[in-house]
Amino acid sequence: MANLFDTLAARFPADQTRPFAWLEDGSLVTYGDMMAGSARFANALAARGVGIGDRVMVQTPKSIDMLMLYLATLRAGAIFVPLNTAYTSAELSYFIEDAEPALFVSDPARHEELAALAGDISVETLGEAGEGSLSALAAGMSGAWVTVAREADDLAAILYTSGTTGRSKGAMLSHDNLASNALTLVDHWRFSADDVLLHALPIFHTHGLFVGTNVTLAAGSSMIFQAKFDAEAVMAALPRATTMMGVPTFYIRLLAEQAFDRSLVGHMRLFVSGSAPLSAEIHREFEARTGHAILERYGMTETNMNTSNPYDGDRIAGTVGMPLPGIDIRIADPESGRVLPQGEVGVIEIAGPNVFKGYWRKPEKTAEEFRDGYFISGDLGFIDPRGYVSIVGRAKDLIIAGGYNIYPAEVETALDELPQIHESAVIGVPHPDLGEGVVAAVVPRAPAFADEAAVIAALEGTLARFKQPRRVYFLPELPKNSMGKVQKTTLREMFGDAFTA
Ligand code: MLC
Ligand code: AMP
Repeated sequence: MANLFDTLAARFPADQTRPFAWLEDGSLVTYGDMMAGSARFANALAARGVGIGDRVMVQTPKSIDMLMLYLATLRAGAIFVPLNTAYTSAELSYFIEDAEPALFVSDPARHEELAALAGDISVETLGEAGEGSLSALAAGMSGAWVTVAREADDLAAILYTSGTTGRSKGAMLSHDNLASNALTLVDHWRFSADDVLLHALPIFHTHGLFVGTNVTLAAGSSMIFQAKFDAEAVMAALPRATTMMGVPTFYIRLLAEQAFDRSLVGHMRLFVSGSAPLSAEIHREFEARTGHAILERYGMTETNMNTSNPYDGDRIAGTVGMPLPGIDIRIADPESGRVLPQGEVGVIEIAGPNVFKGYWRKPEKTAEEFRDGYFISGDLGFIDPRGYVSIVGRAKDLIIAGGYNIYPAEVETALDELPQIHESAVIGVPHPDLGEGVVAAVVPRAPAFADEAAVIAALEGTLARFKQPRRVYFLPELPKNSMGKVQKTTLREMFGDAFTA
């Protein structure tokens, strides 16, 4: 049963006419349709020469066929490598070189660009509405496929995650990493076959792909599958849903809608938030408006979900709850690694069946991020006497905007390469919609140069749009300490109200 798909399939409803996904055009995908659809894509992968352990790299718009391709990749014993649709050619070249996929599946709109980057690697297409060469191939294939056996530690997926230094690293997730977390969450969050998840998250990240999808499948339940978050579409679907998962920006945007109130959530039993901090203020405002206390949980690409507020007990605003069953969390001194007594602030370290197998082809990086079998998260936090974990900051220089991670070092490198710029420093500051927004402070080469729009435009094609600074400030020099290190705290004081003033 080690193939994740088999673990999930053992929990599918016996009645194959049961719903799996409601699509935005009103059509229904049943469990039987999903079994046949994923089998067709598995046959198409085989026809394109994809074998066990091969990487299938996918950068396509969110669609039900992309979900079928994910399941097909599992069923074929290959490794699913999804990518953010915002990545530019410059970013993609690195991923292709690093993962060496057997197949790249792209948006038909970007086929030419991808074919030029991919060299000898086969490229197939899959579009938003199911168009494209891969779906055409799959449509002619058999709807039967015997899922390939895999061992618990074999890889099911590689998800790229940026790093504080250097390029992105591929987090290797095994069949057991994903299966154990999905089963734990079904239990912890009381998912049953009657649940209907409102799914508006992207499916190239842990949250929408593994938490949303695997939990739905492991419960034999169904989802309302929306292409992206749109407050109006979400409000229209809520009366048919029982659960929803979102990043804090989803809840901030819903609260900004006057029409969002108790009358829409009568059928709901659970709202989950994660991927970025949910402010205590939003938590309270949401409860006052809807009567629902959002359940906040804490996860990472490398570990899936680590902690969760309780289903029945107190869901405490500003905390991420307790370690999930089978997962061990400790707090250590970030410098010495000494395990700290309960209540002290330190770096959160995680051990358990959820913790990934390391970074793809980067054994040294992997070794650096583990201490006595615990993964060093880079998040700073403490555990209170009741066992609730609170995250108070980050030891890693990371910005999280709307649930997307942005590493300042990567943005600084791109800025420093521009001919107009001598040096730069990038910080995250409070943003009312996205949680944090990216701000750059730059020292221009020519003192009179202060063209913000030109700087942002010059990053086009190099950095995905969501990583680009939304504000650029020009300074004669950067504040530095006696060691020559940029004082980001000073910059935060200077520009902290860039989006809130
Ligand atoms: C889009 N844009 C963003 C952005 N998303 N900018 C910064 N941060 C983001 N997150 C930019 C676009 O480039 C565009 O720029 C403009 O905002 C509007 O684009 P859009 O596509 O209309 O945006 P929108 O639909 O409003 O998207 C915002 C969002 C989306 C918050 C709904 O980003 C989203 O769905 N985020 C979820 C991310 C997620 O799933 N994270 C989970 C990671 S897993 P312009 O200038 O061109 O207009 C993880 C582990 C765990 O962290 O614990 O779960
Ligand atoms: P990613 O690498 O995209 O998986 O992002 C993981 C990071 O998101 C974690 O290391 C945390 O910094 C952050 N994160 C996830 N969930 C929460 C949460 N509930 N509260 C605060 N930060 C979170």
